[in-house]
Amino acid sequence: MSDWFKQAVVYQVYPKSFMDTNGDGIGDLRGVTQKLDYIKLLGADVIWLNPVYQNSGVDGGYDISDYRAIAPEFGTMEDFDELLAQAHARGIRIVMDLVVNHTSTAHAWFRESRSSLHNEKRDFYIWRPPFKGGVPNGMRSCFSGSAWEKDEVTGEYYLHMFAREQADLNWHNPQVRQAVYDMMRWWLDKGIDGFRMDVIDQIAKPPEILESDGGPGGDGASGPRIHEYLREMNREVLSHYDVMTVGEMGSAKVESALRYASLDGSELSMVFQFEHMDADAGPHHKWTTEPLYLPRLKRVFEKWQVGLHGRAWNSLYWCNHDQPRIVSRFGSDADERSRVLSAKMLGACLHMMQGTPYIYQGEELGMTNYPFRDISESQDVEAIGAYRELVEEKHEMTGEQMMACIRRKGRDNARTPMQWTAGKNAGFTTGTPWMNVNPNHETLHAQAQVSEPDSVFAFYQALIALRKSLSVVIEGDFTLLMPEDEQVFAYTRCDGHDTLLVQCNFSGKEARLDESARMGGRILLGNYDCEGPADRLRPWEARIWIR
Ligand code: TEU
Ligand code: CA
Repeated sequence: MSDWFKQAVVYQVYPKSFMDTNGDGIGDLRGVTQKLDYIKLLGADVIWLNPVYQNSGVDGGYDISDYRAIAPEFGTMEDFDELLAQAHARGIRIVMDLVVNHTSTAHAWFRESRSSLHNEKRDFYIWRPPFKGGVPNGMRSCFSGSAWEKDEVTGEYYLHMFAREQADLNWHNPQVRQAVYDMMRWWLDKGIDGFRMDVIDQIAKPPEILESDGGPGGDGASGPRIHEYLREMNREVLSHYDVMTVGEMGSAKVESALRYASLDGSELSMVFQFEHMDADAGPHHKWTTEPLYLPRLKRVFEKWQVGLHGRAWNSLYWCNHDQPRIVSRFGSDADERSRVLSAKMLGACLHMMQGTPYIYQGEELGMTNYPFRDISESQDVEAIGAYRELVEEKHEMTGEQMMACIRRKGRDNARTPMQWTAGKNAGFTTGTPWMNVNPNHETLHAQAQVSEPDSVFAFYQALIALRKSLSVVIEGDFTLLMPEDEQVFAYTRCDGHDTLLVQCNFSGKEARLDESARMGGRILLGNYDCEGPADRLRPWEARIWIR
């Protein structure tokens, strides 16, 4: 297995919100092709494309009804082939989303499966009889409510860890695994360069989820057979292609990631773990407006950076289609100066760590959260379900409190259209956009930034160029400095030849640097245009030193 994934910088495209070329208000594949030169200009060399397959429109494409067809709103298979060819012509690889924990209930497999107890596809999904006339057990869906849905045709329940239109596949059935492998080979034979695997740690259900015994169900942890399945997938499919793979794994810990993402290449190239994204979680999990406590975040990164070094591989991300905008979350969008400074600081902090960085569309511009006022403005099945449960059913929050949480943490924040220009609909569409454009597009857009040397875009370009030119960024070890400090995130990277020191101020106030977090040498990159005092960082300042 080659390890080009270690040098790669990934740009994530959420096609629905990227670029619309036919005026229907929905971004499409031709729009991605049209913007390849923009991605090239940034310096990224891999695109992760969110799902573009035929789907039932419930969960942003994660409810697939045909794995081998392109959803009409995104275009045609010819459009896809053209995108792949044009990307490859520019030296850009394309990684597809692989969503095989579940299918849409509109998928042909599920329609057959539900039709009778004896259908040959019955065992493709997870069906259980009622327990005392009700749900088989207390398992909860990630999108609120029970994970079990009764199907009137046979009177049994099927499992859905997400929306009720997303039925979980039964990976314990070898026929399911072979059907998935066939589909993967079909895409790989087309020439795609890998997969981002949706909730892949959830495919191997632990026994407690599967019992119709009225028990509590599972706690979200992975079942014991997960490594067996990933190794089988690797042996039968992945090892025959030159690909990169990243497993989205909400339950991964350093210990399990050492196997999932081992450098021996027996399972996946890397995992997306969630721990650093939970650093600002509260009693209602993500639904909180609590500010970040920086030492908590630093401890998580330290654990992963040190724990995987030399043995497995990290992915590095602040943003994706499931997360709010990082500048609004861990930086500041209160005024333009703070927005630009903190967006750059966050980029520097992440991109100098060990692992493969992922940039989510618009992050390279410092795009911000959207000012949602009312739940009726939300399109996201997760936010709508959580509002219903926490506000309307359980009365654990007022509507106002929940809207504050949604403004801070909701997934729709990432899904507003990409801001290309100051013009109508930010240049995203000539029609009516499927989701509101952020009103700040009049000043915050790509056109203004690509030619502006002090822009967030230019800073991301410089970060990518640094990574490509310095092997210490790829291979060096990691040491956290000033771990308990509530403003400063500082660390070194060292490969025995070069030492990098990264100093970041996660606050809008001046911060003191301990002796331990200073170093001679020269500054490679910073977000202020003149050098400041060595023993302090200015508001949101970031400096990268080399010696
Ligand atoms: O996300 C998995 C997942 O764990 C999310 O539910 C996550 O916890 C949540 O979005 C954080 O707020 C993947 C996809 O990335 C997501 O878009 C899908 O909705 C989900 O799987 C189901 O396919
Ligand atoms: Ca379109």
